[in-house]
Amino acid sequence: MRAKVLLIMTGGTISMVQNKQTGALCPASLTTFKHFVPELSEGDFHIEVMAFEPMIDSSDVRPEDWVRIAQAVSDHYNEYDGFVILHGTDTMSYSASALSFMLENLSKPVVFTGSQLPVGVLRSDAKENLLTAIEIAAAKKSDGTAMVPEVTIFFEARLFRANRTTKRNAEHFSAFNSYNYSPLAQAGVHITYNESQIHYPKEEASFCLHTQMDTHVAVLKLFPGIEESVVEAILHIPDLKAVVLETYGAGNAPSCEWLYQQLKAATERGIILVNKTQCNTGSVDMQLYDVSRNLLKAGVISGYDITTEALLTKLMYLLGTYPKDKEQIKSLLQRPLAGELTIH
Ligand code: ASN
Repeated sequence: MRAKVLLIMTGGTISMVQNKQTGALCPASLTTFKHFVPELSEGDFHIEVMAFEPMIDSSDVRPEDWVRIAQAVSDHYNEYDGFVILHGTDTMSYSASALSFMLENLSKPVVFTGSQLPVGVLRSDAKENLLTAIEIAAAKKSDGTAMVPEVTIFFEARLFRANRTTKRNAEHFSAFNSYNYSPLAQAGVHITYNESQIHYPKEEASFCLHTQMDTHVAVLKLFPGIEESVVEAILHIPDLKAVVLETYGAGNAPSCEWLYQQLKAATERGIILVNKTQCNTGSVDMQLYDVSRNLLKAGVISGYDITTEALLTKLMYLLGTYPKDKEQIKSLLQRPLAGELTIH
């Protein structure tokens, strides 16, 4: 029997055409897209298509859109072997990270992909990304279970765990990287799966959809010369619940007294502060240098080797799901929920 895959199109360059007047790329219609990809109706798989109306540039994506995608996967969960989400590259890592928390105990593949050039352009990377993503969404192990039952991003020959990715390049076809976790698969002549890196769910755990996302979060990026007034303004944003504190190196921050006092006062007001290094590779270790021990004393918790995209969306998910339980949120931040961090 042919595997069944649901293709959910949200937009992005992959589905865009050039506006003849302005020269700028803008979303096309589903009919135009299908015209460029006849393989959708004649391949080895049974593919059904569902499209956002209108399709959007991913810079316009909001948490409501994550809920629409997650709800669509959940509504059709039992009808399909796998799901492919076409999405713009600009915010794909945020959306796919969010979905990795919203879709708990997945036993089917949810593969995000897109392209750097529109599907109608001769040198486009669109078809290769799309058709390989469909093959991965349909792939089974010999026992009939899904080969990659995770939320992933497939882009230019590599399959990544979604919540480990960052968009790293606005020019090259290889737009994404996963700095702290090896690819789950490599596509060449054959698709080679790295099974030891793939997470397989426990049999008894059943699929569960979460749709409450709380956006009262902020990112505070440290830099040499940052003024106290900047830190103070961010930490006093009305209704703020959690902050991603982007620090240096292994999670270090200036040792000045005012910073310590501002951070300590914020945690005492109940704001959750999580330490995320500005480095792409490596992990936060607040025991390593004297300058970071102040952060520990101020009540800042470690984000380990998580990406900013995964940390922000994990915070939104936890604040939305456990609105009354700060201690539970803090404890869940300290462990992987969907393989998004490693504690050494
Ligand atoms: N601006 C586009 C988007 O994110 C970029 C792309 O898809 N390559 O929707």
